[in-house]
Amino acid sequence: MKKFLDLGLQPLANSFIKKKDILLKEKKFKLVVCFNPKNYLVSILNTVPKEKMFNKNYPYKSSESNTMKKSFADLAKNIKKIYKPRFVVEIGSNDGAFIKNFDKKNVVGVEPCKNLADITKKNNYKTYCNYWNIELAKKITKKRKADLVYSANTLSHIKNFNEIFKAIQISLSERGILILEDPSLLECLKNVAYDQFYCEHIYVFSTISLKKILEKFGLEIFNIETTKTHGGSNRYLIKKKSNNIYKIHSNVQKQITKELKFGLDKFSTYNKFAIKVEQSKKKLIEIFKGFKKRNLKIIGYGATAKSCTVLNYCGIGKNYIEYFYDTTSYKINKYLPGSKILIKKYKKLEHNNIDIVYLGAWNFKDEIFKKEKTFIKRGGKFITHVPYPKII
Ligand code: JHZ
Repeated sequence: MKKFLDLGLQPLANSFIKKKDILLKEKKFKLVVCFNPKNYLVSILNTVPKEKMFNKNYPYKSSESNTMKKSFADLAKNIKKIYKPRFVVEIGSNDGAFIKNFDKKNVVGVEPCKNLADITKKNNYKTYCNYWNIELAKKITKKRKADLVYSANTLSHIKNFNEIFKAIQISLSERGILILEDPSLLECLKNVAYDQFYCEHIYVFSTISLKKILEKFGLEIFNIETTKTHGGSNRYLIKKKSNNIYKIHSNVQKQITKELKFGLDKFSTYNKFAIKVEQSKKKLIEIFKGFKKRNLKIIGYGATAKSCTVLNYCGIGKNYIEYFYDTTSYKINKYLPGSKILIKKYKKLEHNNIDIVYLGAWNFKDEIFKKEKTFIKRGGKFITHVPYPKII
């Protein structure tokens, strides 16, 4: 493991603070990112016990964004058409944004965060409030094996993937496929999106690293789709090696070639990235300072887990950003971890009382710009740090 990026001391990215706890000392951990030259895996060095992050109060809901709801609905439609799965298991089913596109009789969700599992249970979707493991996989697929195991933005959160992939192997039917969707390391590096690194993102995968991991479990990638979600993700379609129904698509080699051309197998690439991150920090602070000098009112939009990394790494706090808007009820009237900026209930932006908006949810720029047309028309501006700090 070779270290290449030090993002400083960080609080837990989704541990939003209640007003009564604002003076309490927050737990912090060292956010250092490493590269493993043997399997090309990029991971954070110090991990936090999963129970501290994924418990009965998990704030993030996939259904908060129309982009995500549409992405899940489109994918479900395509899968049904092409693979006709008779039984579907989702690992990390969150608030049901994906499983709700399937017949209740033929889908099971697994979600360790109780507040989220309760939502899908209430909607009559069979949900196990558990961390995914071999025992659970055996229980769920005892009577019928899964033709599809799906997991989006979850695998990157699980430290021990030996257990995970063994459990998936056990669950899949002979024709069964596994679809994994996670932020793409290539896009993360290209966009200098260093905020993809925080406590929950133990790994940011590349195809070349995932391929090596899967080999150990008799699994292989047979197709890859690139999606725009979460700032650029890869959707990996995976099968058992013994399954000869699906041929390996040329997209797989194409993606590997792109990654090798960019140098994702070389440590020097990561060192160059770290230099760009430092430059990005300097430039972002400069932009905020410039607006502050002019006494302009800046707020944040989307109190994301990603924002936690940026604000704490750059030392941007209440001195620059008055408050954040967010649509997630759990986050409202709480404070962002570390920076302790207040989160207010979202209201349509108005240019007469807000000058500049920092895009915490830069990955939903298109959705947000559509919503805030009037603000933009009247001269309202946004700050983003992706792919480099600028005013838009
Ligand atoms: P968003 C979370 O990261 C955590 P975050 C997690 N670890 C992960 O991997 C990804 O999700 C998938 C709000 N919003 O999706 C809603 C508005 O207020 O970028 C959310 O709080 N108005 C599981 O937190 C936040 O922004 C809007 O119009 O970095 C978006 O969070 C829209 C579109 C969103 O994930």
